[in-house]
Amino acid sequence: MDLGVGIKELVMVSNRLPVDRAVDEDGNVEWKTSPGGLVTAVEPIVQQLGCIWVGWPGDAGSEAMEPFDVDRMRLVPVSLSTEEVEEYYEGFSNGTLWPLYHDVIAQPEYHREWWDQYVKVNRRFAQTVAGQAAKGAVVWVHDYQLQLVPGMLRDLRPDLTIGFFLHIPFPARRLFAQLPWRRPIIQGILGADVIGFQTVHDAESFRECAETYAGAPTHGNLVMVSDALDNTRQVIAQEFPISIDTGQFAQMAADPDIQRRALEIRKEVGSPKKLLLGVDRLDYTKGIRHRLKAYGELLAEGEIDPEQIVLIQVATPSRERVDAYQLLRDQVEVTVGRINGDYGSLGHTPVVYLHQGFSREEMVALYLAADVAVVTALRDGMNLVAKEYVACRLDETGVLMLSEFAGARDELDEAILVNPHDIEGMKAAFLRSIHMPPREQKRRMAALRETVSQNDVAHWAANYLGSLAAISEQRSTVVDA
Ligand code: GDG
Repeated sequence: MDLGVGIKELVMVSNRLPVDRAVDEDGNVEWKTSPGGLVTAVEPIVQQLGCIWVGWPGDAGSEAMEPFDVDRMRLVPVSLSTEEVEEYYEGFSNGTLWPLYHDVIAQPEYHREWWDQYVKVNRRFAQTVAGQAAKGAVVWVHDYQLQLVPGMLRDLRPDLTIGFFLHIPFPARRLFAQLPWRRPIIQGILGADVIGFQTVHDAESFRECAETYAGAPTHGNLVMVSDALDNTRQVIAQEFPISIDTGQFAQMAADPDIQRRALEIRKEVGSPKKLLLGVDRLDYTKGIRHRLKAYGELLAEGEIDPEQIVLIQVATPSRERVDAYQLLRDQVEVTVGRINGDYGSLGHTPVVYLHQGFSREEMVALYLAADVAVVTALRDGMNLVAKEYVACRLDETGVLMLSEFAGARDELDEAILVNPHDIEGMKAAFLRSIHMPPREQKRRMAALRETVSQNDVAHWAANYLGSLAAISEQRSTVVDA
């Protein structure tokens, strides 16, 4: 990937550092790269460029930690107190912004104390970056937890080139309007030079909000931002759909050990004729309940034979201290228990439910084992699982069932599209996917694979960082002149 001469130094900023702390039997501390959307996406870029990464190490109330190195990354920890984790992270980020940005699927809570902590923690992040970044560095701030950082950072360090990427959807203006702090949030994001969204629609919604709440006129993808002295800056606000390291998934899918494991998985779940797979963080946006409802009805109606068909549902533990997530877990587990109680037998479990995290190898084995991947999100920024499944289907078999409300829908036309709110439509899509003739599978999967291989994560990063590099280069030319 050629990023030109524009980038002198790259600083990544995200709520969590991309590593987890592990202590071995002898008490030695080791840091391991952690799984998850963002890390999965940017790992290849970092391997190539190296970078500074500013983020929270993940344990509340711990003492301030010194920066440390892992692989090609210099990790700079930002400490959070227990109260800050509760109010900035679990509260404002996951109890206010997350539901609001996902179309109010759950009721957002608006608390002034949560907002105060959000401002305070965002300021700490901005100050940490300001203290670490070299002159003229490119800073890439990630996601909804840190929307005030671009603005704060621009005030502290006008020499930096700043990018902001939102991994989750940006809501329609009429929903965003609910947020009591809508103006400072928009102004904070507008501190960036390049603002990236997952879809065209998200970018449009943001630009409308920029006009309404920051009085910033727009021209196409540009937002004109004026400061107190009436100097105007052009900010790019457009879609940069994220993707995966397609080559790495394909390579793993070709590994004979992983292929053997895929066969083993099918045996372990009773050698069904068709194996269906859902992989999601256990989150109410992912539509797991809707999926199970449709699936349960098909079993009840005898449309699905539990001796022939198995659904594996991986539900990776997530945000377990937030009330809505505890409630969801209970609901999902009651439903799975009912389905298995009603339709299972000694040798057959219709829904194999796994509330666990797995290695990437095991994930690829699951993708290889599955005849149908089921993505039924009620709202999702992109959904990388959909792309990972496609990347692993080297032999062009398999069916992707994909929600119309996932960002991935904009690219993956040849999936079987579903509206997860339409239970009858979902049932029909399940049956269509299960019974799809091999020739149709091949035609669809070949087209899907073509899309995912062309637009991989390197392409995403090159586009995004390319835009930032161009601005950074322009700026240094002006300064040098
Ligand atoms: C956010 C946005 C957007 C899951 N369980 C395990 C595991 N995973 C990996 C998957 C995939 C990633 O985590 C999940 O990514 P998604 O895109 O599906 O969803 P979010 O976590 O909600 O991510 C989303 C994304 O950011 C990127 O911008 O697409 O819309 O919500 O890569 O494979 N990986 C391993 N073990 C697991 O148990 N190793």
